Amino acid sequence: MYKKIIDLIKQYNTIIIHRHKNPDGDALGSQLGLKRLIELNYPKKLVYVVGDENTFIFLGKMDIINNDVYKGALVIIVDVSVARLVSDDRYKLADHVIIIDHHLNPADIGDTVYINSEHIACAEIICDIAIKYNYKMDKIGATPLLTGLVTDSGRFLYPHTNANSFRMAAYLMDCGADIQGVYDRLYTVKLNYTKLKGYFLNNFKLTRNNVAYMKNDLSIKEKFDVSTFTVSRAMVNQMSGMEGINIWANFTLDEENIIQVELRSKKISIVDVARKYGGGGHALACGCTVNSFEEADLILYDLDMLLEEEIQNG
Ligand SMILES: [Mn+2]
Repeated sequence: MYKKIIDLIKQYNTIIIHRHKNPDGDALGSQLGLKRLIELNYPKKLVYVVGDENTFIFLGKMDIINNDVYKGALVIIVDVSVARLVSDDRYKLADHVIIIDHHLNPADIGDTVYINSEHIACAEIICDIAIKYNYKMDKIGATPLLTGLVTDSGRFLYPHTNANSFRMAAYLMDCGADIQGVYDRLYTVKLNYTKLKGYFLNNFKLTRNNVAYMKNDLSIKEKFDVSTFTVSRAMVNQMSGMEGINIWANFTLDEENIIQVELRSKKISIVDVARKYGGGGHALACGCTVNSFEEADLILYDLDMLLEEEIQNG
């Protein structure tokens, strides 16, 4: 399968690499790693990377290109295979579109599609190509690829992590990846963020059966100078990983006067509670929105009852 991708890369002089919106370490890492791989091994080709930028942009700059560049060009989209999630929809102007992804969603774009969900990170697929074809790779390409591998595996913590993940990491280290630089960036957070974490750890409450929860009004956002998303999604797991706390919930009021609800569980499925209030998600990680903190109390009651049943069933 890689052969088709390689043949297409050989065939085109201009190659533009896309990835998903609001990129994470793996999207940018795969994009920049692949760019470097092509530049090192096919130096005559023009390779561009495009898309929106965020805090991960320390990995490398995006290119600003005109629509004309897409004429007769090859586009490679990494770490996503769903049209609405792709950053910069000018990929449609290209002659041929390749998808390289590791997510399970069925692809709705791409003339050539390679999806392999065995890989913990898309960056792993790029590494695999580099190794199998004995391509040159250097520090400039290896560092973003290692960032992709490290972040998508949760620092080699998530269940999909296997021997191959470490083989790829070893390969990238051999290529000169700056692991210290990567970790320095990943583990340095803003002071207000750390203070907000401290606020959560010191102020969460417990229901009768130990559902941990936080109710955040607008003053929290203002006090710590962060977004609703940060208070809601980024903080919910401050209440995780504690003995005896099997469900935790985070209720955050936003500017539209709606309460964003994030629900998490260690092992009991809680998604039916999220669905009952019009939301959804995964069995152990889901959410919904409600209109008042009184409704939040009803959710807490339902979650508490789930634990009560669990206790009674032993
Ligand atoms: Mn990924």
